[in-house]
Amino acid sequence: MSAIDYSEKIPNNVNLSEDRALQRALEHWQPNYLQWWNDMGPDGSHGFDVYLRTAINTTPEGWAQFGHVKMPDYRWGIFLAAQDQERKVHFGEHKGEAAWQDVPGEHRANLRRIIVTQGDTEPASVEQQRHLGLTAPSQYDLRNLFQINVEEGRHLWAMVYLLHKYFGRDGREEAEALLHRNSGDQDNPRILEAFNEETPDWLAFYMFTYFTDRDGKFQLCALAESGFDPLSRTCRFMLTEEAHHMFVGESGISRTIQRTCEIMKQHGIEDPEQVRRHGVIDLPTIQRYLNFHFSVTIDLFGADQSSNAATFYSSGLKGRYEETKRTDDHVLKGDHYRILEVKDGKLVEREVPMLNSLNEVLRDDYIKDSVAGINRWNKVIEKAGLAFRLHAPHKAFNRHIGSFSGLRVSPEGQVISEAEWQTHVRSWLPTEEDRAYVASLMGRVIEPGKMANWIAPPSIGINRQAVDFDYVRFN
Ligand code: BYC
Repeated sequence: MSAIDYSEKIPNNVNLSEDRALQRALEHWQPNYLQWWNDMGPDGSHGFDVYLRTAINTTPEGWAQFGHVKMPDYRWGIFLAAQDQERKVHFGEHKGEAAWQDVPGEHRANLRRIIVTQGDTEPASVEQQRHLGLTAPSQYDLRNLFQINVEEGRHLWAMVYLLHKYFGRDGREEAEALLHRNSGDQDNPRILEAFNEETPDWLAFYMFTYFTDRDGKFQLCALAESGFDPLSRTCRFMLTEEAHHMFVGESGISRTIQRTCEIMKQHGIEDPEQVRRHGVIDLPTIQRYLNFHFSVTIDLFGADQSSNAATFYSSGLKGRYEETKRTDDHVLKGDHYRILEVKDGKLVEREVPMLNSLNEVLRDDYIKDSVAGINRWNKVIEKAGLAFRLHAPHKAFNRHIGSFSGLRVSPEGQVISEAEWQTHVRSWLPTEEDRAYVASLMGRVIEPGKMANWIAPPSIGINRQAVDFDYVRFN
């Protein structure tokens, strides 16, 4: 079951050829997908041969094969992790029942909504990143961008397969709509806010892949627990691909910081203006980008109190992060969770029913994971002997979803007035000048092994290749 059949028009490990109607429907969607890729995918890249990994089976060991591929010829397909015949629903009111191989009628609308929301983010990110290839800081980075883009394309395939196979006509219509909404489109935008923001430069790209792809990790982990087994199996395989995306973000920021620190040490300077004169990104600008991407991404977990989240959990559709490792009753009725809210101009804790707080539970798990990487970035600064430290802003800072939306809160967590916000916001969030400065550094570097001035080289190449390997052949 885990081997992938590449002789088919749509590579798959789900015996697609045994279901002719489904196969025909997906083969009908395929050219529309390719059209979308040509129109909205990586700009100007269609003739390049890119050193990409392609899945060959879905086992944890050795599922990836590397080789030069033209991106439009990449074999997007349908790959599910192997089925466990004994698998049960692990949580909610159906706990202990056999996992569902089909969609339970009463949960159909909610499941479709979750799958569509997940599916919508995947092509959105490709659209957000489509111009970045024109300003890549190295061939190595260009290859990583393209790897991420083709895999996000495959993650769209993953959700479209579920829509086509399990949701009939509605599912087919939703699959079409996934190609018609576009990131940032005035009339037909992507569903979630963060996916309508631009990813205008490579610092934003690394922040996005560190923070926002990590939302992907947490949401996919929660969906991998689903009682709907095909969703669980597809998310489990998607997670193996997701790890590289977060690595690109974490190492990209780390290399940026390293280069900045080298320049600061070499010239004995700390003033951001002086640092900029050497063509690297000053640490306060990195902090402002971090504040922006962190706050926009934690909005993606939804409202802190959500009856949707309670329903998704109780009906067995979406679990918690590492649900099966937790030792409570996995039903959570009568359990409580402490959330923050504003009282008399201050943030105070309040105990509320756990089931309604599950978005907040996942957000808190996410925050812990994100902060760990920020600490690793600080180690780079510390090693250079510099006093500056990066911090995650308070979770109430710059929020647009949930009970903090409409409030003004400083990165340290003080509730402040609109006037105070306006006084300080330029030191908390990237300004137009910051973005223009970062944009001014973005020039395309494509000689093998060469790096743009603002970023340090990676410590190792991809798949144990040298850093100066020809990752992209431009033809
Ligand atoms: N922006 O009850 P609530 C990834 C809406 S990333 C705009 O809290 P719920 C990736 C919400 O729809 C992972 N609107 O919502 C990363 C609802 O609207 P209605 C993507 C928002 O349902 C990088 C209303 O506000 N996967 O894979 O509990 C690259 C009330 O909110 C937002 C998923 O998200 C927002 N940020 O929670 C590529 C998993 N937040 O119904 C890929 C699937 C909320 O009142 N999605 N709203 O009109 C879900 O589980 C849930 O839909 C959410 C929202 C957690 C997102």
